[in-house]
Amino acid sequence: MSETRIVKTLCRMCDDRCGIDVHLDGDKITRIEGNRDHVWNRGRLCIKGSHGLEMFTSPQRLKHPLKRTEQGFVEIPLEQALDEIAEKIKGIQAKYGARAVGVWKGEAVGFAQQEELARRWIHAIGSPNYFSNDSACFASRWMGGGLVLGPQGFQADVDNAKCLIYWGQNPPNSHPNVTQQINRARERGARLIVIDVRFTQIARQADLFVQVRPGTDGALALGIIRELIQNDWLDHDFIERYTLGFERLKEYAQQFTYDYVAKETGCDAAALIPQIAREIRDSMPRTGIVVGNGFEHHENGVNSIRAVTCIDGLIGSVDQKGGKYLPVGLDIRYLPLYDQKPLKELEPLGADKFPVLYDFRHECHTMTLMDTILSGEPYPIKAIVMTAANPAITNPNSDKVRKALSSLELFVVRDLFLSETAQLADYVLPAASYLERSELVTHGLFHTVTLTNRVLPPPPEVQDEYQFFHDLAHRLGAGEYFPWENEDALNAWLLEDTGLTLEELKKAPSGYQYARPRYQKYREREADGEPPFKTPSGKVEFVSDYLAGYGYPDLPVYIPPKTNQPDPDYPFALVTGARKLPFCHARGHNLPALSQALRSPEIEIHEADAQKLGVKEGDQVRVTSRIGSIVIPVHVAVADEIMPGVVQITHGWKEANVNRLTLDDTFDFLSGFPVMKSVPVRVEKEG
Ligand SMILES: Nc1nc2c(c(=O)[nH]1)N[C@H]1C(S)=C(S)[C@@H](COP(=O)(O)OP(=O)(O)OC[C@H]3O[C@@H](n4cnc5c(=O)[nH]c(N)nc54)[C@H](O)[C@@H]3O)O[C@H]1N2
Ligand SMILES: Nc1nc2c(c(=O)[nH]1)N[C@H]1C(S)=C(S)[C@@H](COP(=O)(O)OP(=O)(O)OC[C@H]3O[C@@H](n4cnc5c(=O)[nH]c(N)nc54)[C@H](O)[C@@H]3O)O[C@H]1N2
Ligand code: SF4
Ligand SMILES: [Mo]
Repeated sequence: MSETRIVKTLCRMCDDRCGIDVHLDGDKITRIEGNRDHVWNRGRLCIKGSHGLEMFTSPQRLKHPLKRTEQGFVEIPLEQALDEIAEKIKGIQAKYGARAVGVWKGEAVGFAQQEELARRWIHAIGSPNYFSNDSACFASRWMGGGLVLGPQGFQADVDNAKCLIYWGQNPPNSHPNVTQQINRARERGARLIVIDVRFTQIARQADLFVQVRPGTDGALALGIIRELIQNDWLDHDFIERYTLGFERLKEYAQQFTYDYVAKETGCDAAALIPQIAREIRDSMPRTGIVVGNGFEHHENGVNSIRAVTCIDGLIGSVDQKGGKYLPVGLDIRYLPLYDQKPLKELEPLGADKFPVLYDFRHECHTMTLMDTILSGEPYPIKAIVMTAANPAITNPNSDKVRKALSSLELFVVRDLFLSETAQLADYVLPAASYLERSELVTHGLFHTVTLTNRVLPPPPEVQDEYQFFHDLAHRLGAGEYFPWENEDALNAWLLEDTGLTLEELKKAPSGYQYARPRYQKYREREADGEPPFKTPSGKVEFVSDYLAGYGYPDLPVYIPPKTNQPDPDYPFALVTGARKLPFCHARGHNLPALSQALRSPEIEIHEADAQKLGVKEGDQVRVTSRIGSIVIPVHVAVADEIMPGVVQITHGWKEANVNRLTLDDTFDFLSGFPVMKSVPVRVEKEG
């Protein structure tokens, strides 16, 4: 009889990192359940998390390195694969320069140390070219919030808010535990406002739902600002002491009359703006405003996020209980080499076009990468090492992505599966899953840190992220930057400044509480003679001299999206990427339980539009943008789930890949984010 046991760790089927109990019989995992002691999910798992074992045991999982040959992929030993890759990288760097090599990490390993390892490795081998999914995710929210409050990761304190505003985010599908937090807040009497282009699941629970046209949130935010100022529903003390540019913002917001906002957003601004402003007045400063991914893929995303963040400043809801809170940090050591080896003189790709993205996130620009690979301008990029990403499906203009990645001299992909992107690679290396790694994970709002447990060691030729970057760095003469013997040694080093030890964390597998909430920490900094906020002026910035220095407008100006000007060739505004619970981007489609939960891609379309096009539920339509065309079944949205003239398609499906339509040459001018949520398209009945 083999021994049964439970190992506690965190789920990583998405970045929410719920606590899990992994049940084992000997060295065989038998099931995964929610960890009831974990403060974040309290025992609950979503469908992805409870089927994590399917990913782990999938017969499609890669166990051996693959090399492309004229006969297709063949298996080769790991050491040989690493030797050959290292030799090729050396050859490319000798011929074209160190910067001709780039690294790209994807969403499946997320933030924190796995991301930092990729950043460290690329600088260690002398190139500044670090790419990631974050040039289309989250970085622009970080920038929008950071430009106003400082780049420190303020978050809405959902558990203590009196009023929550979910704006461009649908937690039931994207962050299921947040839905429980919202429910608990509602039980305490908190109000809920949802602002979205679609009548989502969270919108159905709201006290007030505001439906807007895609990419017009900046206008609504400025309309709300105007209303708050006109009614004098403000925190004067905070504004006077801690903010910069109030008079300029006040003057600019005057243009955002009810009529103008109604024209831009399509909502009944005269009725809704006063209602929203009254909810803010009644709850301030315990007003928790959350900005989602819905803001990010427009031409004016960062400025819309800035405008919303200005509301926090006006009502003094900054580092406040129940408002925009700054979690107390933990001093985990930082792996990237931006201080020791900044390599700015090597012109990180895209940093000239999108300097704010580079300043705030040290991100190179993945859309520029595709053009650069194909054109050799401004300098050649010949090799990419990619881990945990599938841009052949997830990046805009997928046809170009495929063409560019296929034309590299060396393309290495680390994945659990032979993904659509891995199929284009010269070498595919099998990667360890989250059950085979150990890393430090913090849940900021709860002030906990967890050392995840390696439930089982990876199979012999399957490497965790650390081992891979370590082995390649040592082969490339950069071993000094990867001195740790393994992940455990690395984890111990990362903790050194925190005063915590691995042993202490091992005793707290449901999370170690390293701090308690502390509010208004800007006052502590002020008392210590430090600038209260980490902006250039040390204040909350309604206007930004830093942006003006780059020639950008200093105010959070609103620019109407192109889809607000009717184009007879492309009359619909296409929104993409609304999350569906069973899948994480392109992940999960190959797992039986998840693919059965949602069988087909679809285009959501208003019933009046469906009627005009002569299509009904399940019919096929052709959707065409300026760059491509796909065929996809129709879902006729009931009632006003979506506005007439607006359609939605979720990304991730290879059968109907919406990123063949999304634009990689039209950007948010501050972040360089691609336009993936207000794409002008045509919809026609197929056949
Ligand atoms: N049209 C449109 N496109 C979008 C979006 C949108 O809203 N609309 N959203 C964008 C956003 S926000 C994001 S974050 C990106 C995400 O895009 P990507 O970063 O490309 O993420 P995934 O599609 O999840 O690809 C992750 C890959 O990692 C593999 N993988 C899984 N676990 C592991 C692991 O532990 N280690 C390694 N090495 N590999 C692993 C998976 O098998 C999968 O092939 O997509 C973007 N694309
Ligand atoms: N199941 C699942 N969960 C995920 C992911 C996944 O792929 N699947 N991805 C993870 C990642 S990497 C991310 S970045 C997050 C994203 O998570 P969220 O930020 O919650 O993104 P969504 O759930 O898609 O919600 C975006 C909402 O914005 C709306 N929207 C689109 N355009 C606009 C607009 O112009 N204005 C307004 N007001 N609303 C708009 C859409 O209708 C949609 O309801 O989800 C994470 N969680
Ligand atoms: S939300 Fe679901 S997939 Fe994400 S960590 Fe939690 S259980 Fe896992
Ligand atoms: Mo994302």
